[in-house]
Amino acid sequence: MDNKFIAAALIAFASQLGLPAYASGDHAGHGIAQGGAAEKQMIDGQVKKIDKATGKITLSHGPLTNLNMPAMTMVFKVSNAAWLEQLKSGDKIRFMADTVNGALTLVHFEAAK
Ligand SMILES: [Cu+2]
Repeated sequence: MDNKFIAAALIAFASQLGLPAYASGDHAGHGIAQGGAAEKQMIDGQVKKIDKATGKITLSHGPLTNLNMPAMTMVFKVSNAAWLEQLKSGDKIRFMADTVNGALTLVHFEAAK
């Protein structure tokens, strides 16, 4: 009698554990998909200066929501040094920036029209 009661209690306990875990897992998957879309948002910027010697670019940029940064003019590193050959002062671009090895880095850009 005691054993049957314990078994029933364990089954009830296990099923209660299972339902919230399943529901929160489903919710987490939703959040990842939304976060990924937000990170792909392109920011408006304009090239102010190219420094090929140090591999850096100065951009005036709109607000960077992923880095919690307001609009400003600042220096970025670049993921690919060849980009410095493709850009020149005055170019308008749309870009993505992220922190790479602790340094704010231009990780993607395209020409703005
Ligand atoms: Cu900035």
